[in-house]
Amino acid sequence: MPSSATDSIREQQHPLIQKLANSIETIWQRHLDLSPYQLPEDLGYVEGRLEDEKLVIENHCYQTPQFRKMHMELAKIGNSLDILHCVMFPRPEYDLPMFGTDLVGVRQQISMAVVDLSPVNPDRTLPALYQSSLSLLPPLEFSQARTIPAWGDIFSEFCVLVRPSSPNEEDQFLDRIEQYLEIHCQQAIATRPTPEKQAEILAGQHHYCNQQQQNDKTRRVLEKAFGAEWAYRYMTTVLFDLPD
Ligand code: 18B
Repeated sequence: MPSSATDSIREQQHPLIQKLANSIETIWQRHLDLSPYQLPEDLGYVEGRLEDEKLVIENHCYQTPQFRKMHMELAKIGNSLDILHCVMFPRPEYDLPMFGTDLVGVRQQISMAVVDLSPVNPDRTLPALYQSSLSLLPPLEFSQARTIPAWGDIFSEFCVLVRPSSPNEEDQFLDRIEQYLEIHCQQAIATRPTPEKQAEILAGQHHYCNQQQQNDKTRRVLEKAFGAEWAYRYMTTVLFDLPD
């Protein structure tokens, strides 16, 4: 696909998703030394059909010295569903949490917005400097929290999972993601590799990906548009893959 075609979906997304996508890339570029990350060739830009509507998926993927893969995905299903998904996978020699966010817009309303820095070390706690920085952020006020699903035992106490229901709540969510990303990038740059912990961290990342792969809501959308086999391959090679 020519890049002009892959650049077009962002302008058609829900405004909060557009702002967030721009913000994520700006913060990445400001702090980190990005180089391209090659996704499987046929999975960078994808089109499918779901109940008479066109499903378009556009992927942006980078790597840095600290991160094996930083993946941001924008997806759009006709005029009914807008999705932003983003995960930063640290290289396993770095004892860093997983940054993840997912926003789902149904028509003009964001029905679900989640962001977390999820610990993957053996005791499943965030490093002390993350704890102290995150604890200093101002409290949030959302009128509609959402329940963490059963597979969500990977999330930290700093996980925000809400249905933003006003422009003010959308702004609060955007600010919070920016704050999490700023903290994460600064901590990542200051962290030295600990190869002796690599096996444990890798096991934690495996658990994280296995749990995320249990998200039936994501799988169902992909299966309906592309079939079960394709959805499985996509979830295990693009969304939540693991290093060898
Ligand atoms: N996800 N999401 O990324 N998901 O990818 N997602 C939904 O209003 C897609 C992540 C998470 O309540 C919903 O109910 C598709 C990451 C949680 O049971 C839909 C793609 C995180 C929920 C999609 C995608 C994450 C959720 C239902 C690939 C967290 C709530 C929306 C393009 C770090 C689960 C709704 C529940 C929901 C879809 C979390 C449709 C297709 C990185 C917790």
